[in-house]
Order: sequence, then C-alpha cells, then structure tokens
Amino acid sequence: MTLIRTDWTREEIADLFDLPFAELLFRAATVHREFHPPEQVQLCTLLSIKTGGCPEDCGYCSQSVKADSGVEATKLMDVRAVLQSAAQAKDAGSQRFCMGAAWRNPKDRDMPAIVEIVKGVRAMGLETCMTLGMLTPKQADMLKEAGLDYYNHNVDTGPEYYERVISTRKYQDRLDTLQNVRDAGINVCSGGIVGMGETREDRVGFVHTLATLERHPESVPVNALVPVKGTVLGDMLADTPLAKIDDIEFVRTVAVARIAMPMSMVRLSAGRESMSEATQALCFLAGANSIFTGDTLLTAPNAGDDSDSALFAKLGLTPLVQEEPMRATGRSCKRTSETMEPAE
Ligand code: SAM
Ligand code: DTB
Ligand code: SF4
Repeated sequence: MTLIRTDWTREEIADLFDLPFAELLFRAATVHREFHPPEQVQLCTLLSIKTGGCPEDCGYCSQSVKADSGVEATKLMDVRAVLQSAAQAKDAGSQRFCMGAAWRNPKDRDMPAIVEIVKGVRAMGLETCMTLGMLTPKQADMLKEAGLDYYNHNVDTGPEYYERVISTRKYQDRLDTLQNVRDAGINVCSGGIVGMGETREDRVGFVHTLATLERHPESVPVNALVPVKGTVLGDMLADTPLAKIDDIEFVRTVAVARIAMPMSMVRLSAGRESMSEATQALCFLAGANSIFTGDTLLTAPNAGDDSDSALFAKLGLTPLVQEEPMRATGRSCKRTSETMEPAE
C-alpha cells in the first residue's frame, strides 16, 4: 500500500526525476490506479470573469499591465453572464467551473458579486473554483460561507526561480494565501508552470513545495508555458527556441507529482493545444487525470472539445463520473510518514 507522505526530502523528489523513464512511468501508473480509476479524466471549464489590467508583473502572463500582449482589460463580468456560461459548461459535461480574475487580490467591494456568483454556479450542481489572487483570512471565510469548493493559487515554480519570474510579490505571499484558504476549509488547488526556462532543480523544488505542504492540494494543475508574444517569457522563448521544455521532461514532472501526491487530482492544464496526442497520452499514463475543456483557457487557446473527444476515443478515456476520492469522504490527509491517516 502506498503511504501518503508530506515529509518528502528534495533528494527523494530529485531521485524520482532521475529514474529511467519507463520505471518512473510504471511507478506513477501504479500509484495512479491505486487511488484513481485510470480511464477516467475529470473535465473542468475555465472562464475569465475579469480579464487583463493586472498590476502584477508575472513574466508569463498576458494579463499583466507590464505585458504588451494586446489583451484588453475588462471589468468584472455581470453575474447573469457568468451563470449563462456556467450553464453551457454543464451542458457540455463539465464537472467543475473555474473562474479566474486578473487581480493581485480582490477588493472588499468586489466580494458581494463574487459571493453571488459562487452561490449561483453551485446551485446549478457544478463544483466551483475561483482564482482571484491573494486572499485575506476574512475573504477566504466569506468564500467558504458562499459555498466555494476550491480555490486555485499556484506556487508556479520552485522557491529559488520564483523571484526571476515575478517581482511584485514573494513566494511566501503565495504560501500565506494557500494557508488562509486551507484554514477557511476550502479545498486547495495549487500547481505551477513548466517550461519557463527553469532548471530540473527548480522543478524538483516546485513539486517538493507542494508535496510538503501540511496537506497536499486536492488539485494540482501542471501547466506547460503558453508563450505569449509581448510577455517577458513568451518573447524569451521566441528568441531562444531551445529553451522550450522537452516533452519527456514535462511528462516526468507529471509523473513525479503523481507519485509524491497520490490522492490529488493532477490536471494537465495550459499548453495542451500545442502538445502532441502522444505526449498527452504519456501524461495520462503518468497519472494526469483532469483537463480543461473548451476552446479557450483564460485568454489563450485550448485544445478544444472536438480534438479532446477524438483523443478520448482513441485512448479509451471517459469523463470522470464519480466524486474525487477526497471529496467523497470530505476528508484530507494528515502529515505523517507512517500511515495514510484521514484528518477530520
Ligand atoms: N491572478 C490570479 C493569480 O495569479 O493567482 C489568478 C489568475 S492567473 C492567470 C492563474 C494561473 O494561470 C497562474 O498562476 C499561472 O500558473 C497560469 N498561467 C498564466 N499565464 C500562463 C501562461 N502563459 N502559460 C501557462 N500558465 C499560465
Ligand atoms: C491553472 O493552473 N491554469 C489555468 C487556471 N489555473 C486558472 C489558467 C491557465 C492560463 C493560461 C493562459 C491564459 O489563458 O491566459
Ligand atoms: Fe495577474 Fe495572475 Fe496574470 Fe500574475 S498571473 S499577472 S497575478 S492575472
């Protein structure tokens, strides 16, 4: 039986990365089927409820005011329009509706509309997820009270590389918000981006950070950088194409995340649009069991429903029908290196 551990050392994570590829995939696939139905993939839909004009300087993001990406800033969407979009996602078979806002943090005046949106989407029978930037403990409590199921807040990369990508906040700010979300009793969704020019050691640090949180995030999105023209990282990649992440290294990252966090849903997130079917298939074999559906992510293109249906048919994958293991019991896992102990 595989134990749930939150005491991973960096060396142990590095050793997993170093395994021969076939051995790594075998181990990841073994852990995957111990905790999840391997043929089922969770379908999530993304909607940008407030686009662009963000004061943060994240080097990958088209929505930063510092980027010359052509993305136009909008106001927070009208509640009714969000609910309309959620209804379409539900009709298309989505299980979770994830809403993103290009904010450093929500302002208190935004909270009533956000609360209304959460309540409305939840009333449709969809799981709700929001990603709104940094949260205070009070804001996290308000979202919990509104019924928010998940909050997405990515650590994005390892602690050492973080300051090379973002200067307007600290890694610790991210960890503090994750703690506020956890303390409020909201499920945590946290992952990051691979292919930002980071080293293997940074990817080790990235997985290590998530796998040694007091409790593993219930969802772990692994994004491949979508290089957007006009962003620092998009332009850097255009100038140095060799910096593009190797597909096998991307699959390795997914596999290590799966082994280190057996119960989490590992989401193959941004970047699928330019990923081959074979690479995506390897990611599913390596334990990815969730995707974003639809033609658009927040601002960037996504693989799209037609190509996803074709891929699912080829691979014999089906949309996840049952609740996630941790949500089914309403429990998560406590810090321990010895046992898999559900925490209340
Ligand atoms: N503003 C909020 C924040 O930063 O937490 C929420 C929205 S932000 C766009 C959500 C996440 O999208 C980021 O943390 C990052 O991991 C991911 N992301 C943004 N731009 C991306 C890109 N070009 N390629 C891959 N992932 C990206
Ligand atoms: C996450 O990790 N990936 C999603 C979701 N969380 C919010 C966002 C991906 C954004 C890709 C770039 C864009 O659409 O602008
Ligand atoms: Fe703003 Fe989020 Fe984009 Fe950073 S990733 S610039 S915080 S929208």
